[in-house]
Amino acid sequence: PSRPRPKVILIIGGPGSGKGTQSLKIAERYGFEYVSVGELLRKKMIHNATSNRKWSLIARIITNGELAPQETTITEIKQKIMKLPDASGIVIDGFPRDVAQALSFEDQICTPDLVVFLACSNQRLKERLEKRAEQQGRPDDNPKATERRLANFKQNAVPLVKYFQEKGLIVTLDADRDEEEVFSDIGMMVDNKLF
Ligand code: UP5
Ligand code: MG
Repeated sequence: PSRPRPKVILIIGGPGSGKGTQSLKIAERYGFEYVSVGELLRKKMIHNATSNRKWSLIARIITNGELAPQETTITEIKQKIMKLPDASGIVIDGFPRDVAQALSFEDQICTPDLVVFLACSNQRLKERLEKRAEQQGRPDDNPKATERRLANFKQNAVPLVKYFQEKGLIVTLDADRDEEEVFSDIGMMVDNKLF
């Protein structure tokens, strides 16, 4: 008999809302694979920006805090997922960013089993990103790109959340709280909806 397809969880939320942090915790607890879409794009851009025109353009887009072209993003996700044929579940961090991407994902890949929205105040988002910028130095953790990331998120979040709400797929969590409190809620949701 063919294997059931992996359960797919999408984690969305503003820049600094804790998508990466919580996604890794979910992956660890449930033995799921972890896919960070931002990380996929950043790796590919660093690798190809000097030799490839398309990727040098995308590198500029991402470094400015804007969104990479949708088709490129979906292609990267598809390629990554194809390398995980034995996964029982896949946690996708930071995708989709808008309704068009959500539609395209469903069309080309699958309907997710659960979408988790990490709702975080603007104040908290900024604090966390500033702190991380001092520690890490991601190419888009500069003040100008951070503003653009926050603005893009604000512009797209409401319709995106509404879209998944209408399908009954989304849970919204208060992500201003500390890591463990947020994860405790996520664990309950995942146990409830996926098992
Ligand atoms: N932290 C986390 N949780 C905390 C908590 N509860 N309390 C206190 N501190 C907490 O967390 C951020 C920081 O806060 C960390 O220092 C953490 O320890 C602390 P993190 O888990 O990293 O938050 P995250 O939401 O993952 O923040 P990130 O900056 O990664 O979000 P972005 O949405 O900006 O980044 P992403 O990598 O998803 O995307 C980057 C770029 O890629 C986009 O801007 C875009 O250019 C491109 N992109 C696309 O074009 N299309 C896509 O589909 C995806 C990405
Ligand atoms: Mg992240």
